[in-house]
Amino acid sequence: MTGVLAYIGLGSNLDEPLGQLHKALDELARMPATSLSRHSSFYSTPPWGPVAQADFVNAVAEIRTQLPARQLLEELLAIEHRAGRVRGGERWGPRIIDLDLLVHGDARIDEAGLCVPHPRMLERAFVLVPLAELDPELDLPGYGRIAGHLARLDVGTCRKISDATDS
Ligand code: PH2
Ligand code: MG
Ligand code: MG
Repeated sequence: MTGVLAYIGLGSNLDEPLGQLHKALDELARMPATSLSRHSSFYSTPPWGPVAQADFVNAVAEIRTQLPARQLLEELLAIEHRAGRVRGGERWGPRIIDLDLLVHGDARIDEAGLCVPHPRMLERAFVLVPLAELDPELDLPGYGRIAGHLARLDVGTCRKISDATDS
């Protein structure tokens, strides 16, 4: 399949997070004009941000897609919605499933509701650790090598709970 490589961040800390991530991966594999290449290990991660809440399970999926970034984002929102996520909850608060478009080929996009590469991922070990597991040499368009960003983070907070698999 032609198209671009894209990376999707997955996170959940409600309603059996591990099961939520597996379900979301199944849905990613079924998206139109897209194939799921592989995913990282699953990590248990302490909640980031000001809200006291349960630990998250986080992972990153690598897909190959012909969908433009905006359309891919719409597909991700639809998967979140089908999983029962209701928008408008507390910012940084608990969620049943969160699917973030991290990287879309070499695109750099800064539009309403769509920033790629995802600007906040550079400060978050729970995103960069699984992403670097998939591609330690990754060049984040506009931000440089992932390794330099990872070196500034406390990666010890991410505890691996399952191994990566090829899909
Ligand atoms: N998502 C948030 C807020 N805090 N913390 C962790 N560890 N993992 C997340 O996915 C996460 C978070 C809101 O998007
Ligand atoms: Mg998020
Ligand atoms: Mg999100």
